[in-house]
Amino acid sequence: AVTTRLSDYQPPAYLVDSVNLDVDIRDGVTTVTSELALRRNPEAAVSDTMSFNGEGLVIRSLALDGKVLEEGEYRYENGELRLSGLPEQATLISVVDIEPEKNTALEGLYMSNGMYCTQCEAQGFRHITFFPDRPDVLSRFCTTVRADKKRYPLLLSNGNPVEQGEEGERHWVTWEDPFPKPCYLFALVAGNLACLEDRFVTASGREVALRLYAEHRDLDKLDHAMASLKHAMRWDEQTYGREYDLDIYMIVAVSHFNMGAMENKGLNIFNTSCVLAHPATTTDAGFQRVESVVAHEYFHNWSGNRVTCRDWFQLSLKEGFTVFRDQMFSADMNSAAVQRVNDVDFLVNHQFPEDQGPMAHPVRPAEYQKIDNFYTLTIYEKGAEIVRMQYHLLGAESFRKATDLYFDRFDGQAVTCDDFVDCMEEVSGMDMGQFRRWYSQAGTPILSVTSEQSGDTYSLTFRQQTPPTPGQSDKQPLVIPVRLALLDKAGEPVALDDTGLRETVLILREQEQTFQFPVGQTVTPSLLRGFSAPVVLEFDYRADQLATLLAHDTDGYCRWSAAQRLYFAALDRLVTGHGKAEDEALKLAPVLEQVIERAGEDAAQAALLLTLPTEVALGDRHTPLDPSAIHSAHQQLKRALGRALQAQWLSLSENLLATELQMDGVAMGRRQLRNLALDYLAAGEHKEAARIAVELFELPLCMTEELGALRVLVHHRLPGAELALKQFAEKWKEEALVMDQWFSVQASVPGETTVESVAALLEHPAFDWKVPNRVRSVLGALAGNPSAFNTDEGYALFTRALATVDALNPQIAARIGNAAARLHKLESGRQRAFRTLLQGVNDKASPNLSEVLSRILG
Ligand code: B3K
Ligand code: ZN
Repeated sequence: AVTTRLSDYQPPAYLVDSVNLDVDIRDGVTTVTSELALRRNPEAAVSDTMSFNGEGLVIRSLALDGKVLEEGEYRYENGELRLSGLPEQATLISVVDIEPEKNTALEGLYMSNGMYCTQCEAQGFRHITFFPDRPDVLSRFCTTVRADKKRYPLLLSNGNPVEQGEEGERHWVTWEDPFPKPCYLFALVAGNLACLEDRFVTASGREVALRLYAEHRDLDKLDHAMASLKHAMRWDEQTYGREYDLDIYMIVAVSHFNMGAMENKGLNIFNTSCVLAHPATTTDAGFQRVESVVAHEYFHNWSGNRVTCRDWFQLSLKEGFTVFRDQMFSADMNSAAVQRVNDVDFLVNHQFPEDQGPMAHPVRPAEYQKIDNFYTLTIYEKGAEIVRMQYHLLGAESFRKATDLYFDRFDGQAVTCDDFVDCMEEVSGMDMGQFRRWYSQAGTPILSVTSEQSGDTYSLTFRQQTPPTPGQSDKQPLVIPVRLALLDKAGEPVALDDTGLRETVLILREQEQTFQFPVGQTVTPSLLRGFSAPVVLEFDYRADQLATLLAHDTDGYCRWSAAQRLYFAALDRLVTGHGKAEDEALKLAPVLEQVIERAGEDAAQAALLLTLPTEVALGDRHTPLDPSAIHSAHQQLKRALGRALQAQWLSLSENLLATELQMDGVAMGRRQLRNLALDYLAAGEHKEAARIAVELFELPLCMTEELGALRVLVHHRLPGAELALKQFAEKWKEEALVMDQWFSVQASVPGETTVESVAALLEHPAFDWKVPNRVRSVLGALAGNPSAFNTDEGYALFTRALATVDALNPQIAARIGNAAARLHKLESGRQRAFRTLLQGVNDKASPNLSEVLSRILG
């Protein structure tokens, strides 16, 4: 395996000022002709040698400045074409053949449901033609696409269409993109698609055509994406002063896609799951995801495209920043408090484990083998938290000045994370030196806090420490902003100084720091409000303090975190055999009753507060990990809570029923809470649960209700579950995204026997190893279902499936392979069995999968 290192970065010897591409699509073989205008890079050491990336290209001809190159005048091996003796400027013309029909890795040019499309980030363009496939080479693209007229009436690429023509049965369209871009932003589509068209007038009065494309049968599922796009365009003008810059903005929905979506200049390509939405087929969570991904890709037009990354180590420069932008957008469109808790929940339950396990890496990694493996939660979500801290350190106004400076100064350039922080530093006058460690230091910092009351002084002592991560044993103290308040017995914030300040932000810089407050009474600290830094906060809260926070704190995160602490404490006692589920439920009941009583204020927030931590999260607190013990503790507490509060669950299940469909945040929150209540009711084995679920399943107003009911029936093995599964599959067999949910519901049933159903699902006629969404719906769900996954049968099935996927699509295999990352935590019997199987897969794995498995196997 080849390791690429940040410290080895060298600018390219030659730049490519313009690219003329001609893509001639024919059944079986596509011929790509490219004309590159090369110019020696004034910023690089003088050299007359240049290498171009190219993977699996069959050379028809190569010509330099009009002269055909004979074999021997160039070298093409190991994915590299090397040319020597180049003049100051030159034109390279290459003609190559590729086979998109055989491309199951879904990078470069490939086919999805009869259409041709591309995915070039990070390194897909080299599968299309010879090119310096690196983000710091920015070129003007002019692209001609040719194909059969009848079967591919639509021919798209980046920018604006400038010419078109016909040749018998075939036709062609030429597209010009006026903005220089790295080749990872190149895109092309040839297909027969339906279009939803609208328009947007920018702040400065320019009209932009908005075109969303999907298969004809999905035309009725594009309205939500269109509305989201227009909201995002307006928001970016108002919040960041950023306008759209081309005359056309296109989004194409494709069924075969490795990730969520791709921000190609002017021509986004989306996984159908992130753009199609209709209340009958899409859950509320699905609607919210579409809104945020459409916005995310749109925001990349500035944070990523106009200003791009110098090299892939800087990936978080565009991803962390853009995730922060999409999170703030969603907060503005919906309930900000709920949005923040959802984002923190995701970070804490998914990115933290990554940062604490064998895959831990800095937000700006120092090295990688396969860059595709570094599109991680650390780059995206932790990266977003690092930008968020800068936003709060500077304040909204200065932050905006800093981003204005960033966009203006670096427009049209490929830059680094340091360039971004430099702008923050310059505008604010703050010294961000120590802060930059967040980019280079991996691992989740642990912040232990102790308190002391002495006379009229309350003091808090903070100790920070980051545990070692692979390859990085010594950790330095970080800058940690801690927003806090101190609550009195009634839950009111007390004055923290003689000015009457009731909330403050402490900026920690040292390993240990103590702060004193002139507070004479007993208080409950409300710490890390808004989740002001991505750290694990340890504080030995008493149960009554947690109850105070949960009942009175005005900060959504602190309330949620208090609930989580209460649940974890109860669950931990059950796992270690120190408690009884009924007693724990009785202790929790009064606090939860209060939450339920206040549910009318914000049903979505109540649902979040009433949701138990997952089995995975509980397991991470116990070493060695015994997934069956975790599972049993979890089931016990859920059942006991189901019983202790059954009157409440019953009334929520029945009284939150709506009579007509609404898709606003309030209605969505009510549905979320009702589905949860029904789930608890069933967990408590209430006799009405099955009836309510079946009624809801048979007459749903929308997919959230239908799927929620199905999930309760299936997960609690209620009478009617089998029939419901059958009816659901019959009803939705033509809707791939709905069928993904059908697969996923079954693969996520907690308990060992689920492995058998998963084995059957993999044999189901509708299962398709070549569709990432379908593979994820089964294997992803199994991976998040520890009691089924961590069995001999589970390991055997998982590793066999991993090898099958790897042979078709290494990127997806590597992603799924991450599910093995808890290997080293397992109790020894399971660990031994799983290790042997993983080793077997690793021996034959692709470089992508092997990088992941080798790190996990250690
Ligand atoms: N930038 C794309 C990433 C696609 C990379 C695939 N290996 C998605 C996004 O973050 O917007
Ligand atoms: Zn992105």
